[in-house]
Amino acid sequence: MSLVFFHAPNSTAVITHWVLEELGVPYEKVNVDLKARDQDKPAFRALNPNGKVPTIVHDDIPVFESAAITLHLGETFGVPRNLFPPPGTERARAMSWIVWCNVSIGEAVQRLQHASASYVPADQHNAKAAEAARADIERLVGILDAQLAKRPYLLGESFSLVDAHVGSLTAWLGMLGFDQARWTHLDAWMKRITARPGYVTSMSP
Ligand SMILES: N[C@@H](CCC(=O)N[C@@H](CS)C(=O)NCC(=O)O)C(=O)O
Repeated sequence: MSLVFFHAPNSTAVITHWVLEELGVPYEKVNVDLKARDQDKPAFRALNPNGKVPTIVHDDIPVFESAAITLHLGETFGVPRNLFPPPGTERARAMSWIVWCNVSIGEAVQRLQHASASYVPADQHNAKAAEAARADIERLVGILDAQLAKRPYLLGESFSLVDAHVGSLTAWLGMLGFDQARWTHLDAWMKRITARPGYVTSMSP
């Protein structure tokens, strides 16, 4: 088995880094220097035509989009490790939260960043759009908090790759100026899951 992980620190690739660490499968980590635009090099574009990290190459097959990568790694390696449900209704629940993370809350986070982040030229900033995105994020985090009020982890009683995937994104909320402590269930869950060695490693370069 060969698994190559194209990574950049402080990026969406942190999600995949955490997932891989939890799985404990051997992988080769290749850092893509985004500032130097390594992502535009033809060899990388041949793997991911979008020129983005994370990208993995599993047995010579490239996989891109963090949600697709978590789903693929989960179904391939996660089931025997009790980190991902076998096919069936629990698997469907896992898929819901992973896709929700990227498509719903992830979309609102991207909107906020495009409207206000320092790396976006100031003439593209839009205070009203940023305010609307913040309100959407708060509503969506509220959904997560309500879910976590019923169970200690997103799929029930034990940690799964779904917690790593979604938690990796919610870990950014503090950096975006949200006070995580106001969502008590989310806060307790975040403290539980970010104490794991896999999270700590995922935050390293
Ligand atoms: N929807 C993609 C987003 C990936 C993404 O935006 N990656 C950024 C880093 S956070 C990137 O590689 N940017 C390089 C570029 O756009 O040139 C995913 O979830 O994998």
